[in-house]
Amino acid sequence: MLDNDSNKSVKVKDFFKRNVIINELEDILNLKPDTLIGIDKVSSDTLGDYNIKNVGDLAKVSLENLPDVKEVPSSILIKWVKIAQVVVKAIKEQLKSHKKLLMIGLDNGGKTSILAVLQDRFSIIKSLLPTRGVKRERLDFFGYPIISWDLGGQVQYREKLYFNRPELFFTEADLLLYVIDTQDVDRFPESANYYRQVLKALKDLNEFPPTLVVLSKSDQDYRSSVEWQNNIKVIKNKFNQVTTEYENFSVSYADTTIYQKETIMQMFSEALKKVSDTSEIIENILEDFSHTIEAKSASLISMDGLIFGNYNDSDTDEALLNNTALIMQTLSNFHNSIGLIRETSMTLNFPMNGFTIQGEKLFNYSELQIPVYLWILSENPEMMYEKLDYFREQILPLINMFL
Ligand SMILES: Nc1nc2c(ncn2[C@@H]2O[C@H](COP(=O)(O)OP(=O)(O)OP(=O)(O)O)[C@@H](O)[C@H]2O)c(=O)[nH]1
Ligand SMILES: [Mg+2]
Repeated sequence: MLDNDSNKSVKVKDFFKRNVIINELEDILNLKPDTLIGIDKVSSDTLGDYNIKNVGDLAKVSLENLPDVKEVPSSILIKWVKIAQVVVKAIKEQLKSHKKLLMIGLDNGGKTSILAVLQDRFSIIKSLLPTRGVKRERLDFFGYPIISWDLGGQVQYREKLYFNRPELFFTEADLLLYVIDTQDVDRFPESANYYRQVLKALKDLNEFPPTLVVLSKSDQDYRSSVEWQNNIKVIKNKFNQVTTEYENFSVSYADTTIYQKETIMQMFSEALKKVSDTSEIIENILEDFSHTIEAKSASLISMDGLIFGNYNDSDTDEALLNNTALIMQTLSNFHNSIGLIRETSMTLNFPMNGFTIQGEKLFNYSELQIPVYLWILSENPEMMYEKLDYFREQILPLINMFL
């Protein structure tokens, strides 16, 4: 069996204050709102006056038609409602055991190679053969259960297999990664056509998975060429146009090269955020936290390179913080591999630039016990310490429910 997921419903309990006793999951819907972490008793009683008497009621509040609750700012109410919705969804869903990831694109595009890099199987890349038909694989995906469906892109499969029985391949996908080789200019039109066929098949099945176009083979030297920049423009034009032909789809892009694993980790982080129920709440909390502690930028990153979320004043700050953090973590992994104890706090000072980049370990997540660090870019990093415990308490359940 592929299913060995731990019971997500147990993790639901982390959303509640420690003194709250939960016996039956169904009871959760009837608990008062202030049993949830972050909701105080006074606000909870006020919500009661608006007929929001328990967690179930809170989850049903319409975000489009938000009631004007006295003394509770709407931005905060929205956050509470979203958390209640996540809790309720997790209970009701009784859990699909895994997420389905579709990897689609022309032959030779780099799909199988990307999956190999993700799993640190670098040495198999040079001997990869074209994928014959579909290769299904359970991935150890940052500790989350995911099954990849790698659809070999050779023309015989595209023409004779997938579109004859689309329901066998395209249904119930949680995420579509469409891979295009940015170096293979001659085949851009063919690739855009295939992309169109895939969207059409999905639409006919009434399936609309979040979609990310992966701009593969964006190797470091090639990326800095004018040719690459032109190619990207051409690709985005074409693919945006195809996407608008199909309602309910939206598309974003991420470039990767197998020669820099971090590009692949960042691409998957972007993709997973689209699938996650909690990523938006995580980013809201990061934003609040950054304002409170006057940080310019903050990111939440696992030791294996998954970026759960970030908040930043500018794109430059984001790139500076994320790239620095990923490299510091690589360094920490190296130190750990030679037997040093992993430090819970890492600091890089930039005295001439007047700021500090600092990482603090928050907790371990998943059965693999992977450390998660909060990284901030700040002029006054010490401001974070007073608020860190509260932040940790709010974030932990959301990370556990990320996928
Ligand atoms: N330069 C460069 N080459 C790459 C990159 N990724 C993959 N390749 C090469 O591209 C070729 C095809 O890679 P695959 O991963 O087998 O492509 P695929 O999309 O799985 O192809 P099919 O299985 O036929 O659909 C291999 O020779 C890889 O070494 C990359 O980022 N940069
Ligand atoms: Mg392949």
